[in-house]
Amino acid sequence: MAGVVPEIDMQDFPGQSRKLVEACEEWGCFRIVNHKVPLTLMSEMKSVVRSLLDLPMEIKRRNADVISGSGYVAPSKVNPLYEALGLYDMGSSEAVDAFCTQLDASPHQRETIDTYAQAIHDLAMDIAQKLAKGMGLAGDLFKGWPCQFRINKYNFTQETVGSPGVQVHTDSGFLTILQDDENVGGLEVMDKSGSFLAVDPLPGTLLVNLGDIATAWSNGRLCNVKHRVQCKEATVRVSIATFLLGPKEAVVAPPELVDSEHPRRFVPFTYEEYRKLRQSTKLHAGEALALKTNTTNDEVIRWLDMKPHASVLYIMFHSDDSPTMEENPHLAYALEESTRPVIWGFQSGLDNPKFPDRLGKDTSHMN
Ligand SMILES: O=C(O)CCC(=O)C(=O)O
Repeated sequence: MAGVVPEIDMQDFPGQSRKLVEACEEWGCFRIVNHKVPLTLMSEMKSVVRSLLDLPMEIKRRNADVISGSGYVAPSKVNPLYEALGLYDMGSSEAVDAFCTQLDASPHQRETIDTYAQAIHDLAMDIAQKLAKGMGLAGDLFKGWPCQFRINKYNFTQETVGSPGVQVHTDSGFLTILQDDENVGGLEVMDKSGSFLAVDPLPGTLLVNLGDIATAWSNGRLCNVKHRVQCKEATVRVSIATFLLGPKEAVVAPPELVDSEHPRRFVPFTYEEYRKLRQSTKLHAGEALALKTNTTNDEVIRWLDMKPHASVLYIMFHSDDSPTMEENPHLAYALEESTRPVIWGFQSGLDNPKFPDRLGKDTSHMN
């Protein structure tokens, strides 16, 4: 059955090149069919993952962070039904080895993880290269970009049907390959109109999501898809995500994607710095990109000149009278209700601006 998101046939290139670029611009999400990852490897990996996630808590806790949030994630107040094990830099055999040792993996489990890590890592690089080529870019653009690997378990029960498994978010990196649960649905992606659409399982295929780094790297051309997981039925759901994160040095859009009609939209920043920004601001659905945009004084003045007289709200707080965490949502709600354009000034030097969670869509940031 055809799904709601575009389907890309990996054996039909360059035939599918345009469709791939359009899927990334319009949706930031697509299913791939006819990929080269063997179905037996996918199903073997799924059973390895299930047994690792069933390990006692004290063993799972050995899976320590390498970069913040890359290791074991226990059920939390925000996502009480969700837990995950993770591995940073799956392209490195030493990192894969350390992950397996932490979890007392058997020789067979190690071999499966190793083979899967290699196959999915190669696939992530291949998809990224095909996308870049489709956008008219040449060269080995993603070489050395680290990959993170995360295996997710959702402890769904009858009582939790209808509750969120994972809250709305975008992925922070460039692209994610997701082996979603082949039997249990629940994943939903947001389309351009802001509606969530269910992405039903399609066994044997893989799902690809683009993240925030794809938007920054492409100078705003590629869409970072918002998605979430909802509990639909009372059964455990398992998925395997591989994130191609970003360059080790600063993310800078290739010159081919910048011209007078498409001026540089983002200031250079590293993936690591951006990951920390998302964590410190708790902006997990792409809004943190607004804090990295490259709007100049002149652009703000030009934008202001285009607005009708007295139509723009201007807000500026002193550092010692910023809204509290409780006041913030009320302020954001009132601003949204006003439907007026807003300029919000922050005192320079504050590294964690009090930016209401509700705002962020269609937002630009000026240094
Ligand atoms: O479990 C899923 O299908 C989605 C997982 C996800 O959104 C993530 O790992 O970022």
